[in-house]
Amino acid sequence: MESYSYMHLGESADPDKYVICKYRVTTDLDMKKAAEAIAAEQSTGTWTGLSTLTQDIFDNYGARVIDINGDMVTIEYPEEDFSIENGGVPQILSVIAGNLFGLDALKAVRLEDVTFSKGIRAMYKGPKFGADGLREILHRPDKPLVGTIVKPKIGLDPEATAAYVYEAGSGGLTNSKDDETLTDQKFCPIEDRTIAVAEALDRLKEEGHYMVHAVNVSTNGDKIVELAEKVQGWGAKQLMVDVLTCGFGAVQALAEDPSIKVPIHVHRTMHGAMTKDPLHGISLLAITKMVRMCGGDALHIGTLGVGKMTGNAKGDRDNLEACLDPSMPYKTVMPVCSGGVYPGMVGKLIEEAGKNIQIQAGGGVAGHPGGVRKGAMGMCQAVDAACLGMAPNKYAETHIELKEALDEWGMKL
Ligand code: CAP
Ligand code: MG
Repeated sequence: MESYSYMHLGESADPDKYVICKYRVTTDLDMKKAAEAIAAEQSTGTWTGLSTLTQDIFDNYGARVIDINGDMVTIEYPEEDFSIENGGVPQILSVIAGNLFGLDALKAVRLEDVTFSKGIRAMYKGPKFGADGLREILHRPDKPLVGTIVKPKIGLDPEATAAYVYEAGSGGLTNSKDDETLTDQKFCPIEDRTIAVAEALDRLKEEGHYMVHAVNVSTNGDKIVELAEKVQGWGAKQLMVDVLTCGFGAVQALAEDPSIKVPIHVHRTMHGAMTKDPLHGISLLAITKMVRMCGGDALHIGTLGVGKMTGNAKGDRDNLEACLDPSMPYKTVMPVCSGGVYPGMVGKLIEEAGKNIQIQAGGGVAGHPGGVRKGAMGMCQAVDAACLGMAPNKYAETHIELKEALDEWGMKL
């Protein structure tokens, strides 16, 4: 039986026609053999030669190993391997991030980056609103957006949730959101919550303050658009979806449905299961690129190493750049920095990430000794200090809420 080689080392890839993936591979095998095993398994091969594989099939659809640099293997997949009309991200993932993770010959493998071909990029519409659209809605052209996650994450009833949002907005926050575990539980039905929060937001608007709250519509695939339409009808100004528990298709369905006319905040709960191991899994960079293609308007990117969640400045900065990369044919995504954020770290965060971000604090607002409104004021004052280029403790001399926050949690330099 004819044997085919997937090795094309040094041959220059044509990024317009191929999907190019970088994998970090850990194996006892010779790296070329390992790379070839991935290219074969993910395209036209398997563990043995095939009587049914022809030269034509191999030439047209075989993946190509084009580079091996230490443990980093670059493989390109012909655009024809992907279903242009009906595949979506589920099929893309089964090619570039499918069986390879389970190959016994590999100790570990991590998809570090992906670049999509022109044809695939053209299939996706990207965000409807994006970072600029959100800024327009919020009448906030240049300063970072400042938000909160209603805490406790579960347990508050609709009225208490709306009261929290009103207090947060009165303290100056531009954004708030449901937490990822809150959807439609008995203690806080989504309809009552959405209506109560919408009233709070309207009240804030009447008082001259623009704010949005992302209502978590995460649910089964056959229900999500219908639920989102209802939530929008009940007055929601933004939706939230958990991309990894609901699937990329859920983000895309919401973003591309013409009846959905509000921005989509994308949470990434569960990502640690695939991103935390530096040698195995899928990088957030790859996930971020696909969320942008699918139409997420805002996406959690990490806190560049300052907050409570595992992450590092380099990886989070890569996510930030992927959200804002001007070479993509889509609107930019608002990068959301969240997870263990409090006023004393805001300066460092803005120094690392710049001002085109949404900074979010749950505990860092609701944990303020003076309550939610003062917690919100402390966060906003920390952002103002950073934007003015002032040290937070200096600014705090004339801003008591920031001072109380710094006394409570200290500074992160
Ligand atoms: C933040 C948060 C977010 C995390 C998720 C939480 O709350 O709401 O879910 O930011 O991590 O429940 O932890 P706190 P990531 O402000 O109280 O920490 O953004 O890295 O995906
Ligand atoms: Mg949360």
